[in-house]
Amino acid sequence: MPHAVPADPDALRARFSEALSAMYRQEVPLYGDLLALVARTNRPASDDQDHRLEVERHGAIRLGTEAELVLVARLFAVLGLHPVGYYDLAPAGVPVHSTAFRPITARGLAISPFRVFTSLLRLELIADPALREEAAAILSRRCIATPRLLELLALAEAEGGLPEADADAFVAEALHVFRWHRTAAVDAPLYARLKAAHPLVADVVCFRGPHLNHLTPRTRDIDAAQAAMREAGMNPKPAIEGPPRRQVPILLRQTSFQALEEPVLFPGPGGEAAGTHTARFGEIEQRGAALTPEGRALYDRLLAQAQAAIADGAPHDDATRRTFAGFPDDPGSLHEAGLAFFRPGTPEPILYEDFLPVSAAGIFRSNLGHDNKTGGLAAGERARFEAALGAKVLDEMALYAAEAGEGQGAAHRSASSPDPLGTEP
Ligand code: OOG
Ligand code: NI
Repeated sequence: MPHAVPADPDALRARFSEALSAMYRQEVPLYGDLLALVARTNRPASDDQDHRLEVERHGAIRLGTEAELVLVARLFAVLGLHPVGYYDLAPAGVPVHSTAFRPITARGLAISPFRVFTSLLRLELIADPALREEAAAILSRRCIATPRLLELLALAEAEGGLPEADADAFVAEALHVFRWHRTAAVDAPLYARLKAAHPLVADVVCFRGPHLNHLTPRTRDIDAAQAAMREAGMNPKPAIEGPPRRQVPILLRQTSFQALEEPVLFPGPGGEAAGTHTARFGEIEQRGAALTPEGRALYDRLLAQAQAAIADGAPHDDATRRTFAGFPDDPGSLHEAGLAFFRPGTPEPILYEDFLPVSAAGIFRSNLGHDNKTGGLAAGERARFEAALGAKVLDEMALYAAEAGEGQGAAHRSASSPDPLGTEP
C-alpha cells in the first residue's frame, strides 16, 4: 500500500499557531486587544500590506512530569519544533528548568517562526515531603493528551510524518493540550497549600492540563508598544526585560501585561467553590543580533552590573543604558570584536531565536501573583532535564555558528534557503 502524503511540519505549525492564537484570544480577550495594539504600533495607518507582521513568535507552557515533557516533545516534533538550549531558572527563585522547542532551519523560521518556551516543574524543590508526595500523586494521575491525539502521534511516528489527511484532526486535538480549564483538579484548601509552597507549583499541579500561559507577537518598536500599552491602561510590567534600546538591537527585549486574576472553580464536598487564579498574560517581544559566546559573556557581565545598580536604588532604564554603554553599538565594532554573529560576507547580523534566563525569570516572577520569592534555589541539572526529555537539547551557539558559515554546520547550509530574517528591523 502506498504511504499517505505527509503534511509539511512547517506548514502544519503555521496552521497550529494560528489556531492557538484564535483560541487564546477567545480565552483571554485582553490578549486580542494587545494584538490589535501591536498591529497599530507596528505600521503607519496608511500601510497595511503585511497583515501578519505581528504573527506570534512564541508561547509558553509549564509541565508537571517527565512523561508530559516526553509527550509534548513528540507533539512538537510533528510541528517541526526541536528542543534548543537549557535554561535553569532556579538561581532566580523559580523552581523550573526549561528548553525552547523551536524551528532550526531558515526555511522553517520563514514559514512559521512560532516556538514554545517549555518548562518542567522541579517538584523536588517543595520543602514539605508530604505536600511534595501529594503533588506528585496528582500529577501522576493526569493525562494531558486525548486518546485521539495519542493515536495520531503514534501514526505520525510510524509513517515518518503525519498524513496530510489527518492535519485538521491533529491541530484540533493538539489544541486541547494547551487550553484553559476553569474547574481546578484539586479542592480550595490544597490549592492554597500548594500556592503557599510556590505560586508556580499551584499553577502546574492544580489544573487538568498545562494551559498556555502567554503568547507573544513581534513588535517593531517595543518602547513605543510599551508606552501604548500604558496609555491603553493595559498594566504593562514597569520595565522592559533584556538589553536597553540601541542602534544595533541585540538578543531579545520583552515586556508583558501583568497576569490576570481569573475566576476558577474548586471542587469540594459541598459542591464547587468559586475562587481565582493568576497565571495568564500577554507579552510582546523585539529581537536583535545573536551574540557569540564572547558577546554573551559581555552581555551577562553588564546585565549583572546593571542589576546591582538597580538593587542599589538606581532607576532601571538609567542603570541599563549607562552600563550598556560598554557594549559596542555599530556593526563594524561588533564584527571586529567578535561579539555578534553575521551572515557570511555581510554586515547583516543573524537574528537571535532563543531566550534569556534572567529575562525569563523576570517574566515568570512578575506574573506569579504577589508572592515573589527571589531567593536562589538549588541549581538545576541539564543532564537530568535531558534524561527526562530522552534526548540532548541542541546547542544554540552551534546553530548560529553554522548559519554564520563557521565550522561543520556550514557545509550543510543551502545557498538558496530563503532569508527569514531579512524582514526584521
Ligand atoms: C515562561 C517565561 C519565559 C520568555 O519570554 O522569556 C518566557 C513562563 O512564564 O512560563 O516566555
Ligand atoms: Ni515569553
